[in-house]
Amino acid sequence: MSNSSPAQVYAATLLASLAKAGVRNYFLAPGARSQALAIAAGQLADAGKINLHVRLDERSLAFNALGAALASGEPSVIITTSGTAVANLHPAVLEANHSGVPLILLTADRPDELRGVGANQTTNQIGIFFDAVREVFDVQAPSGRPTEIAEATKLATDAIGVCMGYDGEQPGPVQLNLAFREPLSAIEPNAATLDPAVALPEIFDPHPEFALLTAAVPTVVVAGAGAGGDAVELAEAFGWPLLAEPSSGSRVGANAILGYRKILEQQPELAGRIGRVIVFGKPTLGRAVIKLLFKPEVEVVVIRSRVMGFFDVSQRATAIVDEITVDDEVDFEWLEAWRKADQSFTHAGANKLDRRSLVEAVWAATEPQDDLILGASRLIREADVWAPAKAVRVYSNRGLAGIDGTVATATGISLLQTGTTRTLMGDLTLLHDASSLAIDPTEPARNIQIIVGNDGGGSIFAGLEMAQSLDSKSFDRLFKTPQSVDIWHLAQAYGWQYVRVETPAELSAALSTAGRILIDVRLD
Ligand SMILES: Cc1ncc(C[n+]2csc(CCOP(=O)(O)OP(=O)(O)O)c2C)c(N)n1
Ligand SMILES: [Mg+2]
Repeated sequence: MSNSSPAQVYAATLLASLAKAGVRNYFLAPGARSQALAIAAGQLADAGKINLHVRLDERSLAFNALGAALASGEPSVIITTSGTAVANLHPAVLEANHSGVPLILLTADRPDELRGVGANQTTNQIGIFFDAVREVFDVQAPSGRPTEIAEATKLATDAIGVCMGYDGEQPGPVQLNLAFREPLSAIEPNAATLDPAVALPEIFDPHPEFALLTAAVPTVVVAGAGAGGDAVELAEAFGWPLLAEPSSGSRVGANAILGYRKILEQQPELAGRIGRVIVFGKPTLGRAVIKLLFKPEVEVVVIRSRVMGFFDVSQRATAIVDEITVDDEVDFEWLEAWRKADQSFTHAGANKLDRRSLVEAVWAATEPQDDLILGASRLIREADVWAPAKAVRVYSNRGLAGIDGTVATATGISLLQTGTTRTLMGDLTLLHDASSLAIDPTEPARNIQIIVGNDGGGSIFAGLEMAQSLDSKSFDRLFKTPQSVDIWHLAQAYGWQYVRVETPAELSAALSTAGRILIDVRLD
């Protein structure tokens, strides 16, 4: 290895600057063009200054990084080589863009003279993510100019500021496209011995906008993904029913109306009295809420979300604000009417193993120190109906609601676990991301449970309009995509424990298993 390389000096300074600024979690997939970055990351990890996770597949790597950023609230750094490696980050980058998750992408590239001339593994990486990244920094190949050290440090702190939304914008991914010229690496300088002069950008704190609302209008608070504690506080402060999705972080407390979907769909008298909806986060799970937002007689007030942007699908919001105050006392009878209606649905669980008892068992097993990740599709909607009001840390990729990357998001979240990481998903969702079951043998053992509601295909489509119009053969081929993959073999191949459960008792035993386990729950 050469002992002098501008590429190495630059890479070492950049990563040492990120580390010194407090960025802890790094995700690397191997490649030649990115070797200086990999070496620097390895040095910092060996010195205990960062956590480095090495994965073989960039698609999975990026969802891992997304999970870690979700769990930590801090940026994850992703290091890749050039070409299709970069493109493989795209699904997770899109999800991060739509759900405000900070990612710093370090994508290695060829220098200018090797772009557009047919050089190997070279494509146009500038703009590859279009508007899904907050900013692209197109960094020319380092050549050893003395100013490059200060530039690398400035780039690190700029990247942190942009991806964290310190400028007042929504957090999200940022791409540093880094060209490197040969020699592509050296052993010196050791990144762990550098001490760059890092100054973080200031955090811009915009002045919150208020809306003053009349108390007399019967109001419900809708909490979608990313809503958090603010929705609960508002509903409780003014005595409004709280219609909270399971991954909203707001499905707690006495105002949560768990059976809200059924009330909206089946109790037109009560639902018809709603005069105002206040929306927090991004509601995505049911048509009933969306329909409500389109009703001409319903006033819509949207609270801006730091991470999910603002949600105004009906384009009828009379106010898009940060906070709300009310002009008078709110009538308590309104909330009582919702509570009463809700009680008719919330009765004791069944003793056979169905989707409802599956959801209830998973919630019962999950304690405040645990993490719960919900895949897209049918089971999160079952949770929207059956999950109790309980302070559980729930995550779900609702930015774009893809079924992809769910295993990797969960294992990424598990990197910061304080208890057990439990994830509930459909069978196609598991199979879509099966390669993310690969375990890095150098990482410490963790408790990860993947609970698969196995109904042999995509059963969510059975509830949609095409199921009514198509014959069953066409429906199965075009939508359900039946599968008969042997999950036991999958578990064996990747080194996970496996249990197949058919009764509630077997399920609750499985939910207290330590280590990594695939729990195959057969549903009809
Ligand atoms: C990446 C991606 N591709 C396709 C879809 C459309 N889609 C939504 S749900 C679903 C089927 C999921 O099946 P499964 O995971 O078995 O869940 P189930 O509904 O059967 O419980 C598909 C293909 C999607 N959301 N994301
Ligand atoms: Mg299924």
